[in-house]
Amino acid sequence: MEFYASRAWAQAAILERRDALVSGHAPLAYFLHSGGPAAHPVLRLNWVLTAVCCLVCLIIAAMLIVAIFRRRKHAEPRALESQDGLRFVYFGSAVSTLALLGIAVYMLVVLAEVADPPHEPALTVTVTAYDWWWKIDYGDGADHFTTANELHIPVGLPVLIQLKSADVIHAFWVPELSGKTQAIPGVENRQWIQADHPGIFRGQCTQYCGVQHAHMALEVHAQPRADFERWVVAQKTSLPTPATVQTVRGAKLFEERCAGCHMVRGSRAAGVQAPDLTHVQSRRLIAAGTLVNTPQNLMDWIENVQEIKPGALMPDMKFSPADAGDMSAYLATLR
Ligand code: HEC
Ligand SMILES: [Cu+2]
Repeated sequence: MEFYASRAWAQAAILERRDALVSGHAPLAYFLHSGGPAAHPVLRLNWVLTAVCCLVCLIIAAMLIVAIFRRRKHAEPRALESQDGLRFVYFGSAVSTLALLGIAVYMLVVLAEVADPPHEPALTVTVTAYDWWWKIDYGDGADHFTTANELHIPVGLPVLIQLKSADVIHAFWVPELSGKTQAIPGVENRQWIQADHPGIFRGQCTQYCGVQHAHMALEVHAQPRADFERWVVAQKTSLPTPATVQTVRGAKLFEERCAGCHMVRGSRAAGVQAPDLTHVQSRRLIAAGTLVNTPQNLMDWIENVQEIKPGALMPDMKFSPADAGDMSAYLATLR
């Protein structure tokens, strides 16, 4: 968990109570930082364009001031039609054209630079956008597992993301790691990311996709290789069957009330229209970056979804205090 502390915002985001929603912390505050080779050239382009624009503004302002004062001294009403004035127009157009051409060429160079990873991707992950969360699939066959809203990658290696959408158009953007790419129903787009150092990188849906678009964030957790491998093994591991009276009752409640939408691998809960909850306790945040994952927030979420994230495609699930205790005990085993 040490690397969580490595980013100032991650510390700021460790809020334990619900009234401090995580998303209150400018989710993309780090768009002026770059943390990987797919983002460095884009950030450089950003600064160069800003500098050129500022320079153009300054030059035009200076020329305007000069023109105002020159005109006052010796007014020449038809100056523009004189040879002198026309030469000035030709010169101005030529300079602007060259500047714009230069920028266009530089943009194409940057596009080419970030189009493909420097070498074969070390890992391919499928990210599917849903209203209003992200499903993440790793591996195939026996190695396949699913998680949600928290993308783990090994540090220093290129990772290919196959981007899909289950409903409307969304856009995947982790500003510190890459440019943004749309997730379009029926189309598979690709985006590669790579992190130079371990840490948590916040991403966000950046294509308006409905009422809870703003609460559709995700986190990329870049980990040292060994930590990443350990995480993969833990995610693939199936859970022990509930053993205490309370967790058995909780599991039954889960099957009755949650299994239509949610999956817990190894149990009878096999819903696919909502986040896979097999290892939900391993996630730092829930509800696509909306809440810090604490036992209290988890139950609060389940009972008051529509107050926390109005319009989310999960209904409020009210429980008697005894049932809530059983459910909470069962959810605590999903680690
Ligand atoms: C009608 C379908 C549906 C039912 C029934 C349902 N959920 Fe959900 N649940 C969802 C959807 C959709 C989301 C994603 C919401 C979002 O983030 O916008 C979700 C999100 C969650 C999350 C957050 C997961 C994460 O990693 O972000 C938890 C925990 C959860 N549900 C628990 C439950 C429990 C426990 C029950 C049963 C008491 C339940 N849900 C019943 C559809 C459902
Ligand atoms: Cu969106």
